Order: sequence, then C-alpha cells, then structure tokens
Amino acid sequence: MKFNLNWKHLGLAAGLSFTLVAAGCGSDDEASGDQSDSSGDVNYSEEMDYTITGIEAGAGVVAAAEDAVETYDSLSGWEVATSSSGAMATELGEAVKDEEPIVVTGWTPHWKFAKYDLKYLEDPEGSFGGEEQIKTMVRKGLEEDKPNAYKLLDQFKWEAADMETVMLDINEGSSEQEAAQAWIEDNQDKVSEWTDGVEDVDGVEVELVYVNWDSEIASTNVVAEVMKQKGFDVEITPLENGGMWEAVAQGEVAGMVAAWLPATHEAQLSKHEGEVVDLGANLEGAKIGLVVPKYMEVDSIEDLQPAE
Ligand code: PBE
Repeated sequence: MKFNLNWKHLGLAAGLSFTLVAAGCGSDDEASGDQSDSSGDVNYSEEMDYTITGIEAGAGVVAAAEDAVETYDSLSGWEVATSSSGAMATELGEAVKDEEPIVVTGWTPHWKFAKYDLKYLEDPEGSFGGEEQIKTMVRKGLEEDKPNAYKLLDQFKWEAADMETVMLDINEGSSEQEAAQAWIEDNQDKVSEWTDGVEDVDGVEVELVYVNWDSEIASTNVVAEVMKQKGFDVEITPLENGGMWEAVAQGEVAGMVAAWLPATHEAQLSKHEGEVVDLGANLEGAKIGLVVPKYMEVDSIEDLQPAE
C-alpha cells in the first residue's frame, strides 16, 4: 500500500500518535489504511478548515495564494491565514509529525524540503508564476557614492544549494552570523569572485534591508559578512516586504538582495520602476507555490475541495 511506504519513508512509524485515527484499530497497517482512504473519500480540505497556512501578509507568495483562491473553483471559500515564516514552519513541522494534512505557501530554496518530504501542488492556472530569479536592487547613486559597495553587490551571485546550506545550518541551531561565516570559509572561490576588484575600505557605512524569510536571512547575512571582511561597516535591517522596496527606492539604504522576480514581487517592482537600480540575478531557479507533505494524496490545486 502506498501509504505504508510513506510511513516507512518518513521514519515515523514508531512512536507516532495517531491523533486523526479512530481508536481501537488493531495495527499500524489498519490505522494508516483508515486514514488515507485511497478511494478519495477523505476530505483533506475540510480537515484543514479550508485554510492555507500563509506567512507574512506582505509576501508575494501570500498575494499569489490569494489570487489562487480567486482563480480556482477548488479553493472557493478558502482563506489564506497570514502570520510569519517562522510560524508557518512550526505548523508544518507539527502537521508532519502527526501526519495531518496541511497546505502552506512555500518557496524554493528553503530548508523545509531537506527536512520533510514535500511537494508543490500543480498550478495549471499559473497563479504562482514560473521559475523565479532572486535579484539585487540598489539605490540610485550608490555606484557614484560607494563604488566598492556597488561592485561587490553587483558581483554577488550564488546557487540554490549554497543558500540551502546556510539555511539548514541556521535551522539546525547555528546563529545567522555563524552560519554565514562558515559558508564563506568553505567557499572562498565564490567569495573571491564577488570581491574581485573590490578595494578594502575603512568603515564605509552600508545598510542592507531584507525580510525575515529564511532564504533572505541566509543571503543577507552572507553578503554582510563578506562586506565586513572588506572593511565596510554593515548594518542589516529586517522590514516587511513593502518597506524593504520603499527603503531602497527612497535612497534610505544601499540596497537589498531579496527581490523575487518576475512574478513574486511584480507589484513592488512596478510601484518602484525607475526608482531602484536592478543589478540582475544573484540566484537562478527559485520558485513559489502551494506546498503539501507527500503523504497527502493530492497533486494539483484542482484536487482540493471548495468549502460547502
Ligand atoms: N518568499 C521568500 C518571498 C520572497 C522570498 C517567497 C517568502 C515572498 O513571497 O515575497
């Protein structure tokens, strides 16, 4: 049975509390059989209270999920609950522990895919866009005022696997700064490309803004640590998404490495088009979407069920 394989695969068979399962089942096999109901009778959607577990209200993926609720008949009457990325991750972890259904607003790169068996729900209507890039945006005038900071930010580019290494390290208990420093030490070849031609400076002040998303905590801390090693006096400031874009557009800060495009932050970019300087992608192959644990027998957003 498919479900039994999943139990083993997740390594959860022992010591798990079967909260959703009727009492009195004779064995784990029966229990998991009851729970999964391969005839498709299980209404995951009702169990989830027709709620998508979202993150911060200003995040692009939350806006995309709200768009999906408007677009898909299968999500009619659903709600996108907003909270924070940390709260979403906690709820996801608890659901997986109890093998309960959950739909979260998810993104890649993210450590959750290394830690849990998860999948994106197919999105035939394209509410979540396609492949995304993470881009670096700086304020106008930075190139003239602080050419070495500009050059370093312009040359910053890494891969999903790099970002995931830092994220996992933080998830497993390292401080943000320690994880950034450890990655830098192990990846001097990449770092030396970012700093190529960048002169050492003596305390030039640079402020970077970001949002407390795990991916952006990783990238921003790594860039900040590299800049510190070149002699910059770096401050990193977490804001909400709209405030992050605004701060760069108003020229209040040097920049940010957290612009998800073309879809996720489309609204923010079009609001500030011409007010920010686009330094191009620092990471390719990012993605957003609705994410569920693999033990849920749904593959597409269209497999969910509308609220009655
Ligand atoms: N995220 C992570 C952000 C961009 C980076 C996908 C949560 C968002 O949805 O705006």
